[in-house]
Amino acid sequence: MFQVVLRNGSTLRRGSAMTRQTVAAAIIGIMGGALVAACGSSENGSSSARAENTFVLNEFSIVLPTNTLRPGRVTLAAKNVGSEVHELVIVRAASSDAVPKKSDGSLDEDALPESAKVGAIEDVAAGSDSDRAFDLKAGRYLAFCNIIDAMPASSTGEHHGSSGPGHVHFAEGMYKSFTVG
Ligand SMILES: [Cu+2]
Repeated sequence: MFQVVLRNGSTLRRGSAMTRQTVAAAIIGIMGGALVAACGSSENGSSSARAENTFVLNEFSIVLPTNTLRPGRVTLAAKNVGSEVHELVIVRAASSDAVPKKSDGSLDEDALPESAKVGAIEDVAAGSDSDRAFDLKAGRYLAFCNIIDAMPASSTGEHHGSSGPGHVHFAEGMYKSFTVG
């Protein structure tokens, strides 16, 4: 005769309707526990939107995918949970210190060697997401948003009604290093 040993150590005989109900209740209990554990694990993340291969964009941060990225052709997603337009640019770089900058604090993409350029998902509207395939080799990368806002004329104060430079997203911290491999 089959016997089912439950996690709490009690032993049940299979066969009677009562026993099957008890086993079903135990399974539901285990599943429920797993769901609670899954919910609990997201609490220390900055956003419940985190997912595999997904870079989460916000003002002014980038949250990396939950999974390790492997070399090869990989579809990456950019999910904008902020209220402004952002972009996801990916370059090969040892760190954020190793990339050329402009005087305004943005990353000087034109000064990058061709070998460092990987690709971008540009103009991801607030609240939307977009994806595309990237060819990734093993190594260190920098993901960043290089958008520079035009500050609305009404908030530029001493400027004479003209729009001035606003947030430089890179300088505000919209970059994150990651490793493929
Ligand atoms: Cu941005």
